[in-house]
Parts: sequence; structure tokens; C-alpha cells
Amino acid sequence: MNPCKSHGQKVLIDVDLPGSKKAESAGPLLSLIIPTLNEAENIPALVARISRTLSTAHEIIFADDASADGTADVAEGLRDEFPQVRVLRRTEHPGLSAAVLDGFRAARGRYLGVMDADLQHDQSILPQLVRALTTHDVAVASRYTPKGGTLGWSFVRELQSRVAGFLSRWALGIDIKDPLSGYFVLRRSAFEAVATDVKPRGWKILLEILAALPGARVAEVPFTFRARHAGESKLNHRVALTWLRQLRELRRERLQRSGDRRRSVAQLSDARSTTEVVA
Ligand SMILES: Nc1nc2c(ncn2[C@@H]2O[C@H](COP(=O)(O)OP(=O)(O)O)[C@@H](O)[C@H]2O)c(=O)[nH]1
Ligand SMILES: [Mg+2]
Repeated sequence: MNPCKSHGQKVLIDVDLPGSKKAESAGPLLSLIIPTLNEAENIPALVARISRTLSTAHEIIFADDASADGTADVAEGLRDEFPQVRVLRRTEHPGLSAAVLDGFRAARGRYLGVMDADLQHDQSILPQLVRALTTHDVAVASRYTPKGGTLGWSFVRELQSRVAGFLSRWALGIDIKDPLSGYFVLRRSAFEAVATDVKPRGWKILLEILAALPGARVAEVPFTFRARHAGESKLNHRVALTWLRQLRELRRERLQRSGDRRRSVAQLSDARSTTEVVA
């Protein structure tokens, strides 16, 4: 273990490579958390695709908010064929970020990941994301790297997304190209170092994690964001407003922290995250 300090928070960088004996012996390498709200039609195909793609030991944890369409039952039904599937039936504190955090807490893997249920997130880059964690703390599936993209979006939708990305970078003081991605993996040790700082505000849990890990080494892996397979998007104006509030609070907290830092003569480093595109 090689403890790195960033902004007074300890980030433990462990060096076991995926596939090594030690890595495999302690449970699955990767715990993939999939938050779900009415995704019953999507998850059989999703689980089959993930299982075909990942050769490393993994578990798939559905964090479901009492979906009316029986998503949790459908997921349970997959366990005979795919024993790596687990289901969290959530009854309190509904919400995407809260569901992801519950999934992280239930996870047994050394790496934690988040992916949407609707097949918009290309599972074929999962091995690349996992590999990136041998040298980085966080690996983000990115739509806005040169080889990434979005399929079937209107000009206005793409513009909204890019403006939202720009505002997020500004609020957090980071230069990650796709800070609003809902598809990412990170080392459990990195999450555990900041778990108490990560709040389940709104939808954008990656923003919370990046804000809490200002010295993190972040890799971005390009992918093409596809059209939703079945069902409906839950993104709405309320979600957008919550995101704006989240940004305001994250920026205020960041400025507060940097004010505290300036006042502290003991502060030795002013770590900023380092970002690298891994194509
Ligand atoms: N547990 C949980 N999952 C949610 C909630 N809202 C959305 N999701 C899931 O989060 C993922 C992203 O939502 P989606 O509607 O696809 O958003 P979009 O891709 O921005 O249109 C999907 O897997 C949804 O089922 C929620 O309130 N609770
Ligand atoms: Mg979606």
C-alpha cells in the first residue's frame, strides 16, 4: 500500500494487479452497481452482455428503488443463470445517487463501478476501465474525448450536455472532459478514504466523488453513448434543478476548503487531479 496525501485526505493506492492471486482471493475484483427504476425490460440483455464481456471475477448489484415494473424480481430471476447478480431492494431514501452509495456499501469488490441499466453505456469498454485502475484512482467512461461520442442526440441536447460539463468543471475546478458521466469505476480504497464526504445529492454521484478526491489520478476512456434500449428516461427538470443546486454547494465547499487551506500554515501540498485520456 502506498498512501498518498491530497488536501489532507488520505487516498490509499494499492498496487495489486487485476488477475493476481491476491486480487482474486479476497472476492470479486469488480462490483458493478446498477441503479434501477423501472428497467425490467433492459436488464436480462444487460447482464448477459456484461457477463460475456468481463473475464475477471465480478458481481453485478442492482440497486432498485421499488420499481413498479418488477425490475427487482426480474433481476432475482437471473441469479440461477448468473449467480454474480445481487439485488438491493431499497425502500428508503429513494434516488439515483443514494442507490449507488448503498450499492458501494454492499459491494465486496476491490474496484467499484457504476453503469446505467438501459444499455446506453457500452459494456465493451469495461475491461479497459478496469485496467485503467492499475495506474489511476478513478476511470471515467467519457463521451467527450476525441474518440467518444453520443448517438442520435439533437444539436440542442448535445449543447446542453456540453454546457453542463463546462459548468461542472468550473464549479469543481477540474479539467475532466466528461465530469457528468454516469459510467465510471474507482478503487474501493479511494472511495473509502472519502466515503463520509460523498453526499447523495441529486443524480451526479461522480461529481461528488471527484470533488472529494481533488488529488485523484483520473483516466478517461472514450465510448459512444447509445440510445436507450427500452423504457423511459427519468431525467427531468427537477433533476436539472437539483444538479444546479449541487453545483452551487460543491463550489461553495471548494472555495471554503481553499480558504481554510490558505489559512493553514501546515498545508504542504496543493494537489490537483491529474487527468489522462486512455484510448
Ligand atoms: N435506484 C434508482 N435508479 C434510478 C433513479 N432514477 C434513475 N435511475 C436509474 O439511473 C440510470 C440513469 O437514468 P436514465 O433515466 O437512463 O437517465 P438518462 O440516461 O440521463 O436519460 C438508469 O439505470 C435508471 O433506471 C432513482 O430514483 N433510483
Ligand atoms: Mg439512460
